[in-house]
Amino acid sequence: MSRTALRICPLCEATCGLTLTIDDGRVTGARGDRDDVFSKGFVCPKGAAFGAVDSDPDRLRTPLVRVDGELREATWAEAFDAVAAGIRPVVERHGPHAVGIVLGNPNVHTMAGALYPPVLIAGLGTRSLFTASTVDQMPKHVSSGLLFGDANAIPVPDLDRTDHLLLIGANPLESNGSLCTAPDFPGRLKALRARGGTLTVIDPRRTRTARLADRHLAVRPGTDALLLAAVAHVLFDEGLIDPGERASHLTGLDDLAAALRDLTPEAVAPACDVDAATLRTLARELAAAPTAAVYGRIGSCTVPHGTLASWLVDVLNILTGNLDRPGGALFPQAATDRAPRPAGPGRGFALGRWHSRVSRHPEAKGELPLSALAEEIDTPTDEGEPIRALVAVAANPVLSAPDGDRLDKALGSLDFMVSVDPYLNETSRHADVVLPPPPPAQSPHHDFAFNTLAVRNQVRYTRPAVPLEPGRMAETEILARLILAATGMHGADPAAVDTMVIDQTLSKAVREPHSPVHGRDPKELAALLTGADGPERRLDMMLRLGPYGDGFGADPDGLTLEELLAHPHGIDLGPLRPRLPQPLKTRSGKVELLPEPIAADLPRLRAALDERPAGLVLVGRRHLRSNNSWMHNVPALTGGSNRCTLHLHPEDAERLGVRDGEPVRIKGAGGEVTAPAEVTDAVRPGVVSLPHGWGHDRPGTRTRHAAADPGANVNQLLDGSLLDPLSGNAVLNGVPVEVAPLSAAAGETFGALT
Ligand SMILES: Nc1nc2c(c(=O)[nH]1)N[C@H]1C(S)=C(S)[C@@H](COP(=O)(O)OP(=O)(O)OC[C@H]3O[C@@H](n4cnc5c(=O)[nH]c(N)nc54)[C@H](O)[C@@H]3O)O[C@H]1N2
Ligand SMILES: Nc1nc2c(c(=O)[nH]1)N[C@H]1C(S)=C(S)[C@@H](COP(=O)(O)OP(=O)(O)OC[C@H]3O[C@@H](n4cnc5c(=O)[nH]c(N)nc54)[C@H](O)[C@@H]3O)O[C@H]1N2
Ligand code: SF4
Ligand SMILES: [Mo]
Repeated sequence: MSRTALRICPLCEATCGLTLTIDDGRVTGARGDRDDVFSKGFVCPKGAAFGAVDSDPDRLRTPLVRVDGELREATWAEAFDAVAAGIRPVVERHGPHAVGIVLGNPNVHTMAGALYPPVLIAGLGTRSLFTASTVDQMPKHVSSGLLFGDANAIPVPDLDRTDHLLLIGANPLESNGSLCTAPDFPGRLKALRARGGTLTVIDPRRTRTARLADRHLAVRPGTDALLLAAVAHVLFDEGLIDPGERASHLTGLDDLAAALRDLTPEAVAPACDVDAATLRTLARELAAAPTAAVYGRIGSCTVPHGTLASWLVDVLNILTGNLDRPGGALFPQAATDRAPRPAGPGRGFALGRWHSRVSRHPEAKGELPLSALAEEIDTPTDEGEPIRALVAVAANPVLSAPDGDRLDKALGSLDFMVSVDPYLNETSRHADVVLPPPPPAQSPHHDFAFNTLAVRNQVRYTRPAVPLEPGRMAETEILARLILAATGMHGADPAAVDTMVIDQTLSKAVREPHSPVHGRDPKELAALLTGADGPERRLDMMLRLGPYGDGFGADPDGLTLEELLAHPHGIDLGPLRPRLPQPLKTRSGKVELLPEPIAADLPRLRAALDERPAGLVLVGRRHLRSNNSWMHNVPALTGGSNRCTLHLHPEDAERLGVRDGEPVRIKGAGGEVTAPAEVTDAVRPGVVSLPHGWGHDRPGTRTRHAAADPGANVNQLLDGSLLDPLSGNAVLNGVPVEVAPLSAAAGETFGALT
């Protein structure tokens, strides 16, 4: 029998509402839900392939447990027994930090990933936490932490109302947007142009997004911080500073002007390969636009000055009066945010409260750099214990982090590893226990993370579109049981985890004077929660305590889970609204324009004025029909232009004697890989581009389609030593490499190039 069901798409940050067609419990079709309050029917090729992603025959159906060196199918009970037996002795003998936790990208795309990892981290008490954030957006968290006192207070460009968008190191026509949740990002950019707005794109490649723009600046990779500093300099120099109503919320304006005094357009132009006159024009246009938003993403984060670039993005929004105003960049307010506390000074944001054991990297936001995971496992030191057991949830760092070969070996040396992953892939193949979550159609969905980054306030929840197949366990329950097994409570009722969180949260809320439930009895409140299971009860609690919530009766018209369930296409909560000074949690209670760690990093930026490697540098790229490392196993999403080829400019190809389609060797500090050359003027001269997430040729994996066209692991070119020091974020873009035709004789290859 055929029926339809609604499901928010978890495959990228755009969070489109889908209408799934379901035949006999299988998803046979997916289209955009026209009634979705946010996405209004938009769907991309990945969402349209939801059924194929969901029913991939290589998805694991049962847990795997290693017996005599081999992974074998096991029952859930056996699997959790093995987890408890693997982790507890490590904790007891070597302490909690000897257990590492790695959280990968899909955790921000599942309810389980939002609700349970924080409990696991706190329960274990480990400081060995590594996530995809440090190969992604950690610089933005750090700059927000320093500017606003809250690492999660990330201003989002008001795409639908802005007159002027300056987009740096982002390619939303392929990625569908990031740290800016906007279903149909391409349509929104076209609408900006259609209403007479201006789009400028800064990217070393002429991307599909750049082709849509009024102006494209092919910056030299890694130099955005210099470029943005010069734009800020011009604003000061030409008296174009106009913070508007926000002026009273700022501190450090004069210090900022002084700090940027020498970073003139003329000084940075040779490093950036953008001429000084253009930089002045950028600044003047930004200041003159009725409203404008500066927005930077991966290309501005995963570089040596990622935190400075991220900071300058917001500095430009602030200086031009565009922070926190419609048409500028605003702080969203999600339905599951905590009820806003009264404005005023906060605790501020601290970096480096502890350090990694081997290279002494400072923690940022409680995390250590993913680039340092391998050495934290494989390098003994006098101080502290190496990581001996690892919990990996939705993570494939062997492909997504620098120097996969080293990490691959390190994972193989662990005493114990558990992966929560639907696939046996390059990383999970090292696990002693693999716990497979059900496919997305069998899971509920709510975007805890992306609603805090969305261009419109809205809230949506979809229950599982099809019931759990026999033998499956919900990922929420998998993680709850994993927490119990890892923290010495193996075998307890997994519902106890939710009960404990609810109890703690409500007990805290009733003590907070600004809370709508101040002074009430937490037990009475807990009894009021609705929901079919623990995760739903937790969602209900967060909604009711949140900024739009019913406050457990305090505002009878407010939001509850019941109310949300009555609106299957979601509830629109309106456009982004100015919120300052409420989101600020700095010690001064103001936006701190020149925080001390930023000031201390500026000399390193100045030194970059004179650094210009002679040879080629590497950047990444994304493809619309791909997603990081785990979607190459779906035939409907591979092939065509979605291939792991090295883009290089015709001038470079000619100089190197490389012909289109011919295999080339690419060498970096971490190793060497081979890929076919694709000669194209879409990359600027001096820059080559290879996508990430490929390299599916390791033994012992079970992703048959991906293995047939494995591609090369770009991250093998990195050795993990290049980081943005403030955030610990890996440098993935602007990395020096050498390229030579594979046909060239060994020995004579790379030497001739530099
Ligand atoms: N060179 C280079 N490297 C990069 C990047 C780049 O631009 N260039 N981008 C970086 C970025 S931005 C990111 S976010 C990282 C991503 O890197 P990772 O965080 O490692 O994420 P993925 O590669 O997407 O792998 C996700 C894993 O989760 C599994 N998975 C899929 N769905 C689910 C689910 O519902 N539940 C669970 N438990 N598991 C699931 C997949 O099978 C896969 O093993 O890569 C980074 N690496
Ligand atoms: N189809 C698809 N969608 C995805 C993903 C995917 O893998 N595939 N991954 C998801 C994830 S995890 C994330 S984090 C987002 C990322 O979303 P985006 O940030 O939009 O990611 P990209 O498409 O990689 O765009 C980054 C751009 O930065 C450019 N760039 C590289 N170096 C520099 C530099 O030094 N300066 C400047 N100005 N530009 C530079 C690159 O050429 C590239 O075009 O996408 C998400 N959406
Ligand atoms: S844009 Fe993203 S959320 Fe929307 S359908 Fe495509 S993959 Fe899914
Ligand atoms: Mo990412």
